[in-house]
Amino acid sequence: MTHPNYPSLPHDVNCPHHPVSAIDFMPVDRLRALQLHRLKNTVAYEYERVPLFRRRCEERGVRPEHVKTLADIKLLPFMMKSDLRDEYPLGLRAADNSEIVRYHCSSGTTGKPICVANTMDDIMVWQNGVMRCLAMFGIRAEDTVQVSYGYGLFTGGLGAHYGAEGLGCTVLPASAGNTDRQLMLMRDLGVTAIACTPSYFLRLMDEAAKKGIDFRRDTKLRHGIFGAEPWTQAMREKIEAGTGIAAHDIYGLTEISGPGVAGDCRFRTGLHVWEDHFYPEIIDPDTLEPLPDGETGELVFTTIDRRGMPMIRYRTRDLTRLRAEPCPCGRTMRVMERVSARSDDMLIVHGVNLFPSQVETGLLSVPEVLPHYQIVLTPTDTMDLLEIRVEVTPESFSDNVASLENLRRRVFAAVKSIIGLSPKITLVEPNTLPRSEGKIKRVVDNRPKH
Ligand code: DLL
Repeated sequence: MTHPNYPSLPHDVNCPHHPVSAIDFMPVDRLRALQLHRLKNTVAYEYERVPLFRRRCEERGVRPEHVKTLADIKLLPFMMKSDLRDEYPLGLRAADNSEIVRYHCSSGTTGKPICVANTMDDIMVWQNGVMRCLAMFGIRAEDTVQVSYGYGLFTGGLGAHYGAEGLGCTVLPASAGNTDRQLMLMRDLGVTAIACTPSYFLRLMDEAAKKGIDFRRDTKLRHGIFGAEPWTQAMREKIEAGTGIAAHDIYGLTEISGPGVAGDCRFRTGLHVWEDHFYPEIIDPDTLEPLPDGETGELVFTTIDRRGMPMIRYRTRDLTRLRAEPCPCGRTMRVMERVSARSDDMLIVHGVNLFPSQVETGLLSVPEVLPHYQIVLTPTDTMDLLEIRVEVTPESFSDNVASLENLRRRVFAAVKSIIGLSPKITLVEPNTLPRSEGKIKRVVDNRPKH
């Protein structure tokens, strides 16, 4: 069963005839030939223009002509965020300044930001990725798209904007924040699709509820273009059940372009990677060896047709796997499982690995729980305390101590069965935990840093 908000004509849904989407369905052998051709060009270009890359290749005794097959990519050195930081601001820039048309930066949590330089062709490659995602989501020129990702150095706003405009949609460049105005414009302008982080959409849902706005009754909204942060299937179900929209997953990162590197189709088997631009690999993060399709590891991308600042074997830190099986939609572009975790987000609590997404899945399996939670780690004399604070529906946040205690026990059991740890569960009133306008921070780690 696919979501009813996809277009109803089969050829339109599965759109190999849609001009933007035709390439999604190209025969695999042609795709591999195209990738190899582009990879060779990019490696030669990077070798000639970026001293760090050339030096690392020389250290390994690798020259561009050694790349004869796609599998030979494993001969090449990796790039990491720390390289972009060390070479700040533009040490990895490959194109001349006259060709660069735009910078984007991402700040990360510590230290200097990273800067990425784009040529006009790079912007077009990026736009193409977003357009193909939106077309795959069932968004068409008739749609009005409210872009509520932040505009500016962050790639979300401008990325979604160019993609939607490229498809011929009407774009409302709302940017993030000012929730009241967002809801007002959404209604008054008949917005049919919104692009924002899933956590910001939750905030819009809260505000709408406070104002008595029912998305089904009072708006024309049918699609959510959600990404920039991990979110779970359970979260998707909450959003879809609460609003009637189809909640689509869009993935990307600044270093590789921005949103639109991958997105999910109506079968929701994972996210199709636009491999004609962004060549994916999965590696074992410890041995750095490539892993076959189907195995989980760290996602690595090579931009095979970007020129401003190509990334070769860029380690994303995102953990996922590439599906070995073809997707029933017919697209030949490989599918990656939704990114539910970054290796950087992994918490080690009492010697056990813990990902916030596991907590989210456990919490949201309890119907009285709202999708607003926080994970707090506090050192104590004996052991670190793992506390999970979660909002519950107004109806269940009663004065009746026995029923609250019963709910608390059920939440505890649901989370424990997934994470294998015994957290302290604190139920809080609706609207008490922090909300976000962009990427939400759900973990408060008060333990000393080593
Ligand atoms: O977040 C680009 C983007 C904007 C993607 C809007 C989608 C929508 P960065 O700020 O560089 O770029 O952060 C990239 O965010 O490595 C993932 O860890 C995470 N991320 C992005 N999209 C998803 C997603 C943008 N759909 C980092 N699911 C990535 C899970 C995501 N994580």
